[in-house]
Amino acid sequence: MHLRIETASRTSATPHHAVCHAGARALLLLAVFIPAAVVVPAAAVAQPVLDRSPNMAGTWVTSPRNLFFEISHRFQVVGGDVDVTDIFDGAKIVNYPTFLLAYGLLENVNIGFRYSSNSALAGGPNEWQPYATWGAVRSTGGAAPSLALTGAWNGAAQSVDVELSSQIRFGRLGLLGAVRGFSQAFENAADDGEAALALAGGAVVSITRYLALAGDVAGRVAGPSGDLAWSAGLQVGIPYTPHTFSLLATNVSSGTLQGTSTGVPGVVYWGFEFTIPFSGFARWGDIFDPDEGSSTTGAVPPPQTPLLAPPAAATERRVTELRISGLRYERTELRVPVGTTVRWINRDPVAHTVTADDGAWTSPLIGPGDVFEHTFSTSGEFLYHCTPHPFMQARVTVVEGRDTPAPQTPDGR
Ligand SMILES: [Cu+2]
Repeated sequence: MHLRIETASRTSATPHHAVCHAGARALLLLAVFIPAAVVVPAAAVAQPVLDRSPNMAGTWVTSPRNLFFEISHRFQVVGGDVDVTDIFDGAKIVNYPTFLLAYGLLENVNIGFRYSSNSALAGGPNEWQPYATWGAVRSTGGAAPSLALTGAWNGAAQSVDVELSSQIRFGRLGLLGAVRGFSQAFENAADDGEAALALAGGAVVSITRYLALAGDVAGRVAGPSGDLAWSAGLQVGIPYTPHTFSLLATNVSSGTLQGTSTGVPGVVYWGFEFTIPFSGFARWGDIFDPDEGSSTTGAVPPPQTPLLAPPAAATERRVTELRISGLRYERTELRVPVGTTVRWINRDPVAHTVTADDGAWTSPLIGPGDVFEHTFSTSGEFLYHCTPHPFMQARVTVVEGRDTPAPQTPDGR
């Protein structure tokens, strides 16, 4: 872990500051509006950390009934003229913990709160920010960017805060943009809180499935002025777990909408973030979710159903089998005729789900060796993912007609 103090006199802080102000506001505008204006294929379901930058939440929302936890620790070495080496010699490290707890209340709707301790902005020690996020437009893998709307209350600022965020992916490059409004912005101590508007833009470059570089910049464009906020991070997906991790540097100690919109002058915090999805309460048995384990919706077979038993209309049934192994769906692109039943067989030592991105249907947790079936009775494109491992994504394209060509009828298509 790199730790160092940044004071106003440090040379390393000065150039960044200057560069930020010169071009960043223009970049910010671009980053906000490009995602909203451009339509490209291959946008994917966002994943914590790997698909976003340290100070931007993106448009991702956790699945219904999932609990999602993020913790970020940001450190600052304080003292007089101290450097990182002084941590062994009397300099003090101050930690600025922040965390987020979110719950999937409805499909595409999360409620939760963010907490930031030792907030440099609040004046007081803590910021609490209860919020709700609506994933208004989810990425569909071939259409428009995703959009999310967040409404929040910042208890320290006594402010109603809103954010409209968008996100899009061009292959390895992901772009994030956000517009934020605050009814009472934290200000630089002098004046009373006034309304403010802020913009934020970020980018993520995927290096491998498990590694990405990300950064963002944010600043107020109306209302009380403040320093630009920035962050940079090495984003890491921990293989074979649903967890992600980030090593980050930023000039923001708070994780709230307001906190991430204003930089703390002359300070660089170094830290890390860790994300913990509680992937479906089914994992926890009857303690949290008595309904789980019995069929909760007509469309989803209960886990113990002998799915491989031949159905009554076996002769008419068309089944395509897909394995799940190595934390991948065997085929990420599958094309089948209408009426096909797709059967997923879990060959991994860990449980997965097959969950429609649009929330129309989902499997329960499919344990090792278990299977799940879903019949596609209408044509269209169906994106799905694994709830515990959101980077597991695939698509089924369902087309009219059968692939064993039937004799053409006059009105056949
Ligand atoms: Cu999985």
